[in-house]
Amino acid sequence: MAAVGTWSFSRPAVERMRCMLLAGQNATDVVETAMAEVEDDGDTGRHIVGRGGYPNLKGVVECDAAIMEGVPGRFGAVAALRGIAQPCRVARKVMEKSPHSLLVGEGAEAFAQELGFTSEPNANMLSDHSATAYREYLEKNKPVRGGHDTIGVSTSGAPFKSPGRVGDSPLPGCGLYADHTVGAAAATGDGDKIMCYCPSFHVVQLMRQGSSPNEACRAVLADIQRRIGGDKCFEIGLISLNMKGEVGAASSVEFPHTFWSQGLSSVEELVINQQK
Ligand code: SD4
Repeated sequence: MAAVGTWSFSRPAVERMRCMLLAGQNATDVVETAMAEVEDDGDTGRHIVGRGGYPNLKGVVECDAAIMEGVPGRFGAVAALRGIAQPCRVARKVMEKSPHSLLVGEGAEAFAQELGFTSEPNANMLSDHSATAYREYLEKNKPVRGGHDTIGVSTSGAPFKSPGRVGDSPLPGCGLYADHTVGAAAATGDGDKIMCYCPSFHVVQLMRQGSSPNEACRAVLADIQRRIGGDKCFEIGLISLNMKGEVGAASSVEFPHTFWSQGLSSVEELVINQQK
């Protein structure tokens, strides 16, 4: 048993997963519940996940989220979803109740409403922080500084993005990939670039061929860097775990991440340096 999360902000989610896994709960329930809590916790310092996430160029919060079960391949995702505070729960419903795998925009919102999710006005999705940041962006063209806090499978995406923009997070093989016989991987960072390299699928493939999670993440990042030139590499953090509960990560920027595996008494945080 193990759980991992991207960036320091993932700690409460990983802590929640640790408790639920130790209580014997099913992995999909564990991921969905832990994510829903951090998606819906409003203004607590996380600004790129769910409620309280930075809005798009028009001031509207649009979220991407996905969930995947490895064997047999089952996948569900939503993208550019408005007004729903727990997009990860909708992603799971797409996986379980829809004949499709990825629903976007109005269609995703209508699907959520049909299944009983409450669609909220945009004002409820903004936090004081994200509304102020948006105003400053409009008035002073001031971009958001200070890193990322997308958590693995859920994000409000790039701050002040074009309406309808979809990042890597809800795309299988890009923002996430899972195979119950091997392990799982997730990516964070500049999703517009990340999606060109399918890094999560690549990490899992390397683990299938015998690499440790750490070796696999480092090799995939090195491959991207080799292809585009290490000094030109965009922001990307990769995280993975295998069925033995081993965890690995690699990143083109300083990358704090949190993890727990059986045998550890608490959730730990590791900051890895930029890989060159
Ligand atoms: C995206 N990859 O939508 C996400 C953003 C991210 O921390 O990871 N932010 O591009």
